[in-house]
Amino acid sequence: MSLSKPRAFTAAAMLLSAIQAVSATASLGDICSTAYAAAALPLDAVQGVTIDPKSVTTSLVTNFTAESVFFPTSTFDYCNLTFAYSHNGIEDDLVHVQYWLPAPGQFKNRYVSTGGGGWAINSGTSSIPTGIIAGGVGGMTDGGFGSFDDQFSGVALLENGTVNWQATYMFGYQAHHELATIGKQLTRNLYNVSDSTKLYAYYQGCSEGGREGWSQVQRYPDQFDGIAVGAPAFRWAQQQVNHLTGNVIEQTQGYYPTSCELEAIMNLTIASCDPLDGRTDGIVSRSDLCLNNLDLNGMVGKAYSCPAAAGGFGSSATPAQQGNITAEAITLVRAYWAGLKDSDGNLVYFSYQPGSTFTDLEAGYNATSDSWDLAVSGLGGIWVGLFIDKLQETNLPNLDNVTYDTLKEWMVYSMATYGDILQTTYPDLTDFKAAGGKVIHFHGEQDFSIPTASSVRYWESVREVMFKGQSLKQSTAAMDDFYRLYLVPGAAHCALNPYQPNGPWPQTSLQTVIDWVEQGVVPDTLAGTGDIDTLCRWPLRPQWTNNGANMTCIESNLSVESFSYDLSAFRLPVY
Ligand SMILES: *[C@@H]1O[C@H](CO)[C@@H](O)[C@H](O)[C@H]1NC(C)=O
Ligand SMILES: *[C@@H]1O[C@H](CO)[C@@H](O)[C@H](O)[C@H]1NC(C)=O
Ligand SMILES: *[C@@H]1O[C@H](CO)[C@@H](O)[C@H](O)[C@H]1NC(C)=O
Ligand SMILES: *[C@@H]1O[C@H](CO)[C@@H](O)[C@H](O)[C@H]1NC(C)=O
Ligand SMILES: *[C@@H]1O[C@H](CO)[C@@H](O)[C@H](O)[C@H]1NC(C)=O
Ligand SMILES: *[C@@H]1O[C@H](CO)[C@@H](O)[C@H](O)[C@H]1NC(C)=O
Ligand SMILES: *[C@@H]1O[C@H](CO)[C@@H](O)[C@H](O)[C@H]1NC(C)=O
Ligand SMILES: *[C@@H]1O[C@H](CO)[C@@H](O)[C@H](O)[C@H]1NC(C)=O
Ligand SMILES: *[C@@H]1O[C@H](CO)[C@@H](O)[C@H](O)[C@H]1NC(C)=O
Ligand SMILES: *[C@@H]1O[C@H](CO)[C@@H](O)[C@H](O)[C@H]1NC(C)=O
Ligand SMILES: [Ca+2]
Repeated sequence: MSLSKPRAFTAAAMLLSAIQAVSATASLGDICSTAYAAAALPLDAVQGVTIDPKSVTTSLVTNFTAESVFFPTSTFDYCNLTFAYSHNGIEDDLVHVQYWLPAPGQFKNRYVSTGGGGWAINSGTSSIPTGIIAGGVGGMTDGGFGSFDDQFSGVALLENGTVNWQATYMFGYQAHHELATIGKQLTRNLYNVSDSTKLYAYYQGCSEGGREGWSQVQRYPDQFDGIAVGAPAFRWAQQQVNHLTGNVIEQTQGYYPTSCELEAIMNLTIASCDPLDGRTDGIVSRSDLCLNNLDLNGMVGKAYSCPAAAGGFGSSATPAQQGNITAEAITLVRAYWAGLKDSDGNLVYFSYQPGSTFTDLEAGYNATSDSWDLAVSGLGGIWVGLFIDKLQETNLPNLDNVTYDTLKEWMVYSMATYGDILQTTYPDLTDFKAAGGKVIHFHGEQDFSIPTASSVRYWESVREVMFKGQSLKQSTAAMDDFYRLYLVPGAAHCALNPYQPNGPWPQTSLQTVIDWVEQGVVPDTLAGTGDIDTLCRWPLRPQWTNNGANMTCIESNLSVESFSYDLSAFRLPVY
């Protein structure tokens, strides 16, 4: 990839001529045939990979409506192209890829890879439309895990109980490297984009999908011109094991709160912290002020009640509940927010921001005994079951003998064993920056599944590693050239938050990174939907004055400190 970008007017002129060239020559129907697609396969794009031309399928889909918080709602026609490839020398290996092709008249010289969530490497039809909406080819992969619906966890262990390293590397970064490398050349071939014409490549994903985007930026500086990622599931060793921290605190303290008691504490937290940002709007926009000012002890004895709930997909029925908030519950919540500490009192990992739901603290209701017991967090338990115990289990049955130190040991083991594949926090992005790449990274400030501080920590790691010795002002300005982080007030994990319903969401983040890359439109703030249309760029923080009439993004060293943690339990740096 050339280091200098064409200027905006040149790019616009090229775009115009490209659109004219293709729209004059072909329709969506013309390019949506197996023969046309098979002839466009980039057979030599990836060394060691054999693409099977006989596997090509195409189908023309008309009037498809795509709706998501990750892109504006849109109705369009597209061609669904799928094919398969295998890695030479690996038995029983078959990777399926799917590309959605826009009508040639809609094509704007762009390719967009999309990622998955949880243990999934794609998001089915819910993410891939973003490519078409952006005027590009959208791509997704099945990682070689079987089909587009099969997840990595299902193939993580081989029959003899050893780690499936091929699948682990594919999940870690290899499948996305191949998806984009093939996708970019395929796009050129399908739309007749010459080698001398710039084809822009982008990535969009949230959660595990966010990690997948970073896996490319950190390893392949030329892969994407821009990525729009939310709440990345990076720092995998800590991230996955940390889901068990809430459970171990409960087990250690011998207290399992009811769902209603937790919800009551959360509601009181939101009500109490909402105004601290200067505007009473039901949204905790400054969870740092909440952490520092909340009167938790004052909640003890407050009455709560909830109606019986039928239970449903993934949750069991619960009876009508009422009671008063106990001192035990408050002690539990205080420990939860303080983060995991080892038996020497050293901090191992940090927690979620106050105001978010207490998902990792959820206990299970036992109707027989009419009591609340340990419910092992699935995300944490499956990681330990598969990759540490190697038991081919779906979750750990219990946490017998598991202590805070055990959690730390599991994190250390995970880092040492899988860190190069899954940690995804390599902090030196010098080559990506030099290649002109841009990152828009956002994170819900009330995320209950990946701590908001996790994204702040990585941004700060990059700043400190790349701009060592520079002042905060200088290094922040240098970061602004290529990597911008925005916290999203009130937002939950890669989704809006039903408990703070008027909160914003950065629905147009992919278009924002495209405009930054192609037009040089630098995003000072990120646009949000809902009641807050301006998302501040880290380290700036939102604050309202004039009874909530006036919003500004302010400097706040106290806020930056509140999101910074010394993970003194580890001897190696944890980026
Ligand atoms: C690409 O070029 C070929 C050969 O000229 C032509 O048949 C095809 O329609 C073109 N494709 C597009 C999308 O314009
Ligand atoms: C396209 O879909 C919309 C709603 O999904 C429907 O109202 C409309 O009639 C459809 N148009 C065509 C041409 O099928
Ligand atoms: C795309 O095509 C593949 C292969 O035929 C099919 O399995 C998949 O369901 C199609 N996807 C959509 C959204 O039509
Ligand atoms: C487990 O099975 C895989 C695949 O058959 C094989 O390559 C590997 O050597 C086996 N490992 C052990 C310890 O048996
Ligand atoms: C918490 O607030 C929600 C509204 O956001 C309400 O529906 C729910 O009943 C409240 N829960 C408790 C325990 O008060
Ligand atoms: C809750 O506290 C109130 C006083 O604030 C008391 O009257 C009531 O009995 C308590 N309820 C329970 C279930 O302990
Ligand atoms: C529920 O409680 C009953 C009675 O104490 C006990 O026998 C049973 O094991 C419990 N079930 C679970 C899933 O813990
Ligand atoms: C827990 O530790 C005790 C004492 O070391 C041991 O007897 C017991 O088997 C352990 N339980 C589990 C489930 O590992
Ligand atoms: C809001 O703040 C801006 C700049 O900080 C100021 O110019 C403006 O007058 C303020 N508006 C109100 C209504 O106070
Ligand atoms: C924040 O800290 C930096 C040094 O870390 C200092 O230069 C700056 O003046 C401080 N800003 C405020 C508002 O206190
Ligand atoms: Ca507020």
